[in-house]
Amino acid sequence: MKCRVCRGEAVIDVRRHNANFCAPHFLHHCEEQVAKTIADFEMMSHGERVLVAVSGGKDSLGLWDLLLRLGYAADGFSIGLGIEGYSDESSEFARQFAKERGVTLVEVDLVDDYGFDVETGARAARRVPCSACGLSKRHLFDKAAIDGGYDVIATGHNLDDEAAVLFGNVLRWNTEYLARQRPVLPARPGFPRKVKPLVRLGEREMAAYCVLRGIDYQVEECPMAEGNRHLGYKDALNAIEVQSPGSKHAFYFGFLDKVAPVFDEEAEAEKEALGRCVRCGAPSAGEVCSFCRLVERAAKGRRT
Ligand code: Q46
Ligand code: ZN
Ligand code: ZN
Repeated sequence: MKCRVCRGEAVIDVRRHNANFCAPHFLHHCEEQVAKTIADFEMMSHGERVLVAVSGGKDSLGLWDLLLRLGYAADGFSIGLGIEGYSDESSEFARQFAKERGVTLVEVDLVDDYGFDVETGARAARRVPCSACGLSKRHLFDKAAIDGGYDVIATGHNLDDEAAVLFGNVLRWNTEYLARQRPVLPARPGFPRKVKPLVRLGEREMAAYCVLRGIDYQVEECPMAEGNRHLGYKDALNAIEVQSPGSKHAFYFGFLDKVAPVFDEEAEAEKEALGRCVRCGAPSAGEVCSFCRLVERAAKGRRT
C-alpha cells in the first residue's frame, strides 16, 4: 500500500477517496479537509473566538487540535454530566489536552452547578437520559458561548454522525429536524453560530488522526449510548459503504446540495416563533425553557 502523495509506505486507506496515505500526508489531508469545509461553508474567520464542545473523545479533541493547528483562537468547553464510570474520565482527557497545550478549557458541572446528574434529571423529567443530556448540553454550550463572548461554537460531529442522523430523519421524514441539519447554523438572538467542521472526515479517520498525533482520548463510549437508534443507523450505513464506498458522503452532501434548500422556509418560520425564557432569558418556545423546567423537576425529584 503506497501513499498517494509520496509513494512511501501508507498507514491508512481512505476508500471513499480511493487513496492511501503515509502518516504525515494523512495528517495533512485531515487539515486540508477541515480547512476546505470551513471555507466552503463560510464557518468562521481567523479573527473570531471559537468555543469547541469537548467531550474527551476522538472527535472533539481531534477537532480542537485541528482548529488550533489551522490558527483559530479556540478554547474548549466541557460539561460534567455526572454519568458514573464515564464523565470523570471524559473531563480528565479534556483537562489533560488543555494543560499540555496551554489552552483554556471552560468547565461546567451539572451536579455542582445545577444540582442534578443526567440520570436523575432524566428520571425526574420522565425523559430518556440522552434527551435530558442533549437538552442540557445544548443549553449550557449556548450559555457558555454567549456569556464568554465567543463568536462561534464548534462541535465534533463527523461524516458518520451526520449521515446517521440524516438517515434516521429521512426514515421518519422528520422534516422539522431536516430543516436544521446543516453544517452551519447562523447566529440568532440568544444563540451563537454553530459549526461542524468535521463533516468531511469519518469516524475511522478521526481515530487515526488522534493516534498519529499522539492525542490521548477517551475510547469508551458513554454507557447510556447502548441501544441508541443512531448506532443501528451507523451499522446500516457502514454495511452500504463497504459495498459502495463514498455512499455516506454522497448521501450527506447530496442532501445539502439538492434537498436542504427545500426546508429553508420551515427553518425561517421556526426562528421567528421563539420568545424568551422568563427564568434564564434563553430563547424558548414556552414561558419557561426546557432546561429550566428540567432543573426544576430534578430539584423536586430530590425533595420527594
Ligand atoms: S453523553 Fe449524553 Fe451522549 Fe451519553 S447520555 Fe446520551 S447524549 S450517550 S453523545
Ligand atoms: Zn506520503
Ligand atoms: Zn430558562
